[in-house]
Amino acid sequence: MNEKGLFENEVLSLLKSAKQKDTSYDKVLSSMCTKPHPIAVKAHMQFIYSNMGDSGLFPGTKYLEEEVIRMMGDMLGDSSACGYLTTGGTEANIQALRTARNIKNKSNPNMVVPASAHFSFDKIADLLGIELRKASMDREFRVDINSVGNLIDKNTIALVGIAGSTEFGQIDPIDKLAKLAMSNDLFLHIDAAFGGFVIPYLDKKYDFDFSVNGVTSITSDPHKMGLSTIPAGGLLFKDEACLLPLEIDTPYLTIRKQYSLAGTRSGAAVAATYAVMKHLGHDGYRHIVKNCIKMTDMLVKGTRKLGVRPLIDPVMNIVALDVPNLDDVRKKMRTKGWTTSVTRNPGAMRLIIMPHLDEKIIDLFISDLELCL
Ligand code: 0PR
Repeated sequence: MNEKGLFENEVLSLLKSAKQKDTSYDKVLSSMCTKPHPIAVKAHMQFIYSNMGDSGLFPGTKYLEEEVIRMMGDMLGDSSACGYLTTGGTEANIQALRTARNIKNKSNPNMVVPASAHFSFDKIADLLGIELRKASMDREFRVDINSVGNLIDKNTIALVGIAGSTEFGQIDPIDKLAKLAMSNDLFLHIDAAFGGFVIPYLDKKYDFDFSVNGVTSITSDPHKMGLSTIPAGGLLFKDEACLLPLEIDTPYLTIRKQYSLAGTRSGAAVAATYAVMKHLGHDGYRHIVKNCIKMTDMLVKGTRKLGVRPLIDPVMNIVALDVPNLDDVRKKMRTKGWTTSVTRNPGAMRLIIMPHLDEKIIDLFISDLELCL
């Protein structure tokens, strides 16, 4: 670090040159995050020093968090659900499984997740000492329920279902998982980190949330399709008793107990989430999802004309395209400024159609893809 401080304009110019190296979202089709809604940015700045880790100092922000959890519960089939805003899907998944492990209290615990599960579950296995059992998928990339059943044994503590899988945007058969979970007395955690703000607003109805008997917890992230600022993940439990194993005494704070994994925690992201949810309402989110689905349909229609098919008909705004010479085509698309991603098995071009895109950019993507093929 320099001995003497720099002038503000010098620092700002350093920031500017760093920012110029960052990718603007204009041609990014690989990200589950997007530009936050302007009202979220305003709220974020207004609450920039609120710390939810010592929420007794910030009862106003704490109230906003309670309201967010109530609104998210309403979105996810139970407005009396409880929980808190995490740093993201990873923390929410960790905490859900931590509760399950501590309540079940087995000596060699294991969890059964779909092979499509996000890599946060590999972190969980390592951190929490829970053996990770990966169930195979059916042809449509949903978890195979027989495979899940075969992996359950006396040391299983939890099943995990994905509602909006990272690679394919697919929704597991949550109702069938719930039956299995209930008949084996297991936790059922739903990872809807991406899908939580999408699935309720799709034309087709899916049973994926607390309305399904047997679902014990849900991850749903406002900093993805919720259009909030980072860091805003969400963890909801059906039963308040699920928060108890996460509680820790905090004798010298203004609150007596804390159940988050993070200590100091952004109140700014809480206020941002409250602001954008209040401002958009169900109608606003429905409109955003509708627009993303319209662009997704356009994209698939356009690429089909080029002879490039999706591996499955998209369920939401995530597409896995079966592009020939994938690596080569992606490299060429990169030189034209496009950021795309890949699926693992089978390898395909993975595209996420976020609200920062528009129909013109989708048209441009299709014509550039045609050139690169
Ligand atoms: N669960 C699911 C289903 C996810 O897709 C993700 C993240 C998580 C959990 C973990 O969430 P956090 O990253 O908030 O902890 N899925 C994306 C991924 O890892 C996140 C992402 C976001 C990736 C923006 C790229 C990017 O530019 O692929």
